[in-house]
Amino acid sequence: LNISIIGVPTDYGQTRRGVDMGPSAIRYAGIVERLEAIGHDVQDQGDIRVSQKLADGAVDEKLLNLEEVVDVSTALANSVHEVVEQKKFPLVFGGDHSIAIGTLAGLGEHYKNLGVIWYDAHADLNTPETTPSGNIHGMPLAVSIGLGHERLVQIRNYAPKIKPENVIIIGARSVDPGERELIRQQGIKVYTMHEIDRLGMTRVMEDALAYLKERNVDGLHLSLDLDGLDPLYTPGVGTPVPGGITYRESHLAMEMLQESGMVTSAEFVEVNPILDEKNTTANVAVALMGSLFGETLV
Ligand code: DIR
Ligand code: MN
Ligand code: MN
Ligand code: MN
Repeated sequence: LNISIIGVPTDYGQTRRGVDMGPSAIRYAGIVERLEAIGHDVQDQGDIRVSQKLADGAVDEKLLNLEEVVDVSTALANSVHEVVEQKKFPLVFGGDHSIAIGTLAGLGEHYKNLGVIWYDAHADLNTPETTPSGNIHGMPLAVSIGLGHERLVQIRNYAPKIKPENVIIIGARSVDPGERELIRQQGIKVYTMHEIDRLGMTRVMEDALAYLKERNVDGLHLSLDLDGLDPLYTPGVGTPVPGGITYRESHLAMEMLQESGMVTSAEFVEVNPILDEKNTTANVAVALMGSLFGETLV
């Protein structure tokens, strides 16, 4: 593969500083060498420019740092759009999960029927009306199906970016009341920890991939929030939730995605080295990318 890495050093989507150092932590953990060892052609495009200066003006408690998130999302969307135009595989490093607004905005004009796997402890389906925190990293999936603040919904001047029926959430265990309603109303497919425990990750991924194939998706984006894993394995995240996906289950999921041959873009988000222990979380992210991109042992 021709892989183009884009770093997005932003922490504007939530209120714990340090997740803006995620791209550095992932590079430090050796991602470029790891992907090259598999045989991929890797270009690290460096980081999207993120202003360290907060915009002036009133604070909207239901949409914290809106201006900053709009700026970062627009720049990222343009960059991802261009990478796909050049027939390269966009691999995006966060930053908090608000960056998915930009990533999906960059993909949506190229894929008319994009599938999305949202690997996360959370549903990220809040809107300014339902958010308990005001943090935009809890909203990117809602924004991408066309719900939320117009400035976010209309990045690159089109909406929606994806269809709710093409989204599969895996690993959910912290869902807010408004999100639960949206899941039902929009027909979004969710494998909570209950289904992962009950069916096993093999069945979950088989079902998920079969569902997306049946829907004839023309591309598949993996949006992987490191808090989808149990904090035992990935402690360096801003909103850890116990009872999560294991390290081995996650590798299996990545291997099955690789085997499917369906994945056309990916992002790894919420790595916060400040909250971490010895860069464990970035190391796990890099190991999972090894599996996702076809590393084999023998
Ligand atoms: C919560 C937390 N649902 C919120 N969301 C997180 O603030 O909207 N998403 N942590 O990753
Ligand atoms: Mn174009
Ligand atoms: Mn998330
Ligand atoms: Mn999360």
